[in-house]
Amino acid sequence: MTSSSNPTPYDPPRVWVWDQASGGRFANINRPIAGPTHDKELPRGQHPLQLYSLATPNGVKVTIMLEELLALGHKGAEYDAWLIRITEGDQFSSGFVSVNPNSKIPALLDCSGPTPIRVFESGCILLYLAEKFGAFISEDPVKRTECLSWLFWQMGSAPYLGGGFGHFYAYAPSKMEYPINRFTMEAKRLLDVLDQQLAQTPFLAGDDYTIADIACWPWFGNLLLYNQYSAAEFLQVETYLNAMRWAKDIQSRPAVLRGRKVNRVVGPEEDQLRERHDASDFDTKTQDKLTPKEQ
Ligand SMILES: N[C@@H](CCC(=O)N[C@@H](CS)C(=O)NCC(=O)O)C(=O)O
Repeated sequence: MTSSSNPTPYDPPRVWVWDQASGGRFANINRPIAGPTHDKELPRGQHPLQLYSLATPNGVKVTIMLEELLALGHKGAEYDAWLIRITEGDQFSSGFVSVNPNSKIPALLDCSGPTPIRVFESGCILLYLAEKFGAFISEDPVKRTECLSWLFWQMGSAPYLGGGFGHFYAYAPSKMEYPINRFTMEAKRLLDVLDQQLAQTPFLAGDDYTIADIACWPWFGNLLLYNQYSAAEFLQVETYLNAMRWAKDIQSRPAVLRGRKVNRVVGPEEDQLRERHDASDFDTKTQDKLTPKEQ
């Protein structure tokens, strides 16, 4: 390890005090306290499901799931998708915090019954929708458990991939060897776990496409196919042949193409459906392609 691994040595005080920005791309929204910063109600549309989100990998999991459910003919999965601009602090409104006290997208409100049900954490939202509609998870206990194992694997892994690797490789104010090495090791190990599993089965939990794939694809698909964090070469993503085959197969699903456009605010205008209130909202957007571009 070279001296560049620790360019600004830090001697932590006895008690940490919040007196400076943490630095990096999301410094302006980071804070050490929970709860709302301002009073504002969330908008509410006509459909049973109200989604408050943004097309990050965690957000896209849910819009893909909803579009897949609609493609299967589940009319109860009709939804309004409202845009939450996390860089502008929308996740700290009183309305959003009442649906997700953790102030992170995605958050879902199921208004189909007498009392709205709030659901937060993307993995929980996927499981909630899978159980509600009886889709994308098997009822067989063995297959169901394998699916849940991979779903929870994704939820546990994403912070290493995004908060660890992505943060230090792409967003931190300076490149530091120690954390980049630490999290690159883990990102590549996770890619290898995925690749070795997909050498044995077409989808993560076996022969069927499930919420495990829907959870994993936006994270690993972005890394493998769209040069997420501009890291494709650094991570040598093309060496993960089975994972690449899986990523490409899922990428071509029409519901995936639609889901990726919802609440999207980057890339070409025709790929951005900033809010979604009706299936026809996609008509003005190109249906058959999505420009390969990182989120
Ligand atoms: N474990 C959560 C993570 C959600 C999450 O990290 N959301 C990010 C965007 S991908 C967010 O809302 N960040 C805003 C913030 O940290 O203030 C989930 O899977 O739902």
